[in-house]
Amino acid sequence: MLIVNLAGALLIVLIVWWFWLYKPKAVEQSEAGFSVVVENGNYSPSRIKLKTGEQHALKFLRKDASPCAEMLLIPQFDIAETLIVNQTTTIRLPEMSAGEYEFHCQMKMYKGVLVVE
Ligand SMILES: [Cu+2]
Repeated sequence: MLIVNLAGALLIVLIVWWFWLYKPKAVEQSEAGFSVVVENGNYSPSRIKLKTGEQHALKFLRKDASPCAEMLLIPQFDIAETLIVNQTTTIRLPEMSAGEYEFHCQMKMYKGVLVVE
């Protein structure tokens, strides 16, 4: 019984850490052919640094066939794009002012941030 409770508590800690505390390192979008891989419940990279005052296009490569990964939403810019399995989808971003903009799947299981500076 105690072990069950401990496992439950550990699970809660893990969930809190994963959804609220975990901040992966931001990756600069500079390399040619850079794409965000959508796989195993993750965008990789999930923190993407971009510069202000430039128009960017982000490429998303969806490897996860689960319906969860299908939509890519960037609510601040009214972007809602369908990603096709094993294909790269290019998403054009408007010029952005400095700030952090979330992107996520429909259910917010997949989550990432654009860090514009
Ligand atoms: Cu989802």
